[in-house]
Amino acid sequence: MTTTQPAPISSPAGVAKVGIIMGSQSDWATMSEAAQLLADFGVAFECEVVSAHRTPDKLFDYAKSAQAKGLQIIIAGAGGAAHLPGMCASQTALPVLGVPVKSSTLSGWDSLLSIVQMPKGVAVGTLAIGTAGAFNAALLAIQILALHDSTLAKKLHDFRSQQTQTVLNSPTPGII
Ligand code: RP5
Repeated sequence: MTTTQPAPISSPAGVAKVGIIMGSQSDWATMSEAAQLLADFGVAFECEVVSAHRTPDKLFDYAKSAQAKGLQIIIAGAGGAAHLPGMCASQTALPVLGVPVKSSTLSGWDSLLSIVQMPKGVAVGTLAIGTAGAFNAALLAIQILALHDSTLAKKLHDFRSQQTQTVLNSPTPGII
C-alpha cells in the first residue's frame, strides 16, 4: 500500500537555525507541520530522516555537529519506542524539542511516554502527540529565537493577535 506524503517544504534562504529530524519517512506527514510553520515565519531550517535505532551512528554525528554548523534548536519527532529526541539531547547542548508521533498501534501513548520520561540530567522539551505537537514545537522554537530577533518577535505578536481575533470574530458555535 502506498501512502500519500506531503511534498517537501523549502526552507527560507540562509544558515539553518532549526534542525528538524524524524525517525522515519513515515513521520513526515506529522513533522511537515513544523517545517511549514518555520517556512511561514521565514526561519531557515533543515529536515532529515535520522533514526535512533536504524541509523544510530548518523544520529550521533548529526547531534554532535549540530551546534557547530549553526543550528540553535533541534526538533526531533519519532513514534513507538521513540528514543530519537532523548539520544539526540544526550549528544548536544542545544535545546531539543521532542514530538511524539501518533503510532498506529498505541495512538502515540508509546511515543509520548518514551519521550517525556527523561531521566534527571538530560532535558527534552516534550510537546503534544501528533500534528499539534509538531506545530507547537516550531512555534516554541520561534518564540525562543524571537528573544534575540525583534523582526521575528513582531511576526509572533501579529500571529497571536490574528489568532485571537479569529476566535473573537466567530463566537457562535456552528457559524463561522
Ligand atoms: C520510529 O518508528 C519512527 O519515528 C516512526 O514513527 C516509527 C515507524 O517507522 P516506520 O516503520 O514507518 O519506518 O522509529
